Amino acid sequence: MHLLADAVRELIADNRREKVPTRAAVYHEQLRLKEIVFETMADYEAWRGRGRQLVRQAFRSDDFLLWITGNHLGALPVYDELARQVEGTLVIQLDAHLDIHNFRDCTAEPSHGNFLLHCDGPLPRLVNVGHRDLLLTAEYVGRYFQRAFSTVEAIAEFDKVVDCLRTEAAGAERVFLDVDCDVLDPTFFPAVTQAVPFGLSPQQLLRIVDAVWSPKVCGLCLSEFEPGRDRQDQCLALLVWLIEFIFLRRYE
Ligand SMILES: [Mn+2]
Repeated sequence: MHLLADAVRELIADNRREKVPTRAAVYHEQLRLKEIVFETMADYEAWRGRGRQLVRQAFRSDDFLLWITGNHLGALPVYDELARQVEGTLVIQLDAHLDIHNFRDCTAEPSHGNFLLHCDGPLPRLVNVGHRDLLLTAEYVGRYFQRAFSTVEAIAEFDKVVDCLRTEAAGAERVFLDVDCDVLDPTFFPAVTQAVPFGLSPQQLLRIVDAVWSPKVCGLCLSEFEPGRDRQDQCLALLVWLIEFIFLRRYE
């Protein structure tokens, strides 16, 4: 994630140096970057509370929150804070995994595979798109997700899924986008720790973001980018492009 943070800093610095007018002028004065590093055990012990403080500050001041975390578990403080006001809140989660795993070999401690079970308060309305889960029962999934569109449904009737997301987002008071990079097909996005076949294409991801976008979108979380598995920075470039697209959407 340091690599992505560096790339975002470079993007901002480049835009600030630019002499001719560009669209980036609308956002570059609006951005504030905070990087939290974990160097000691004590840093790790306090991670969740520290994360919550940062999220709370952003939500309180109506700032758009771009939350970049390594492991998807790093999104938990965002969910903890969203839980403080679940009424009218919708989370659109793009993820290969439904992070409510309770299998025998899963840790009981919060992990990237089960963190939704550990939210400090009620979960907001959750809609997943693009999961490839084959084991969880519909009844169990239904306890946590309002809707979960598997990749099979997404591929078969993508237009319908997009329409449904658009309607859901339009009816919500605030929308948060939670993008786990492994929602994308490993062909397009190999740089993840837990690649799962038959994922969404980057084009489909972009269409979803475009369809649900409105000023009610209060933030975006990006997780599970693993640069060690990237190919010639192809995945890094995809994320940086998506981030700049979202900055423009938010501030133009
Ligand atoms: Mn995940």
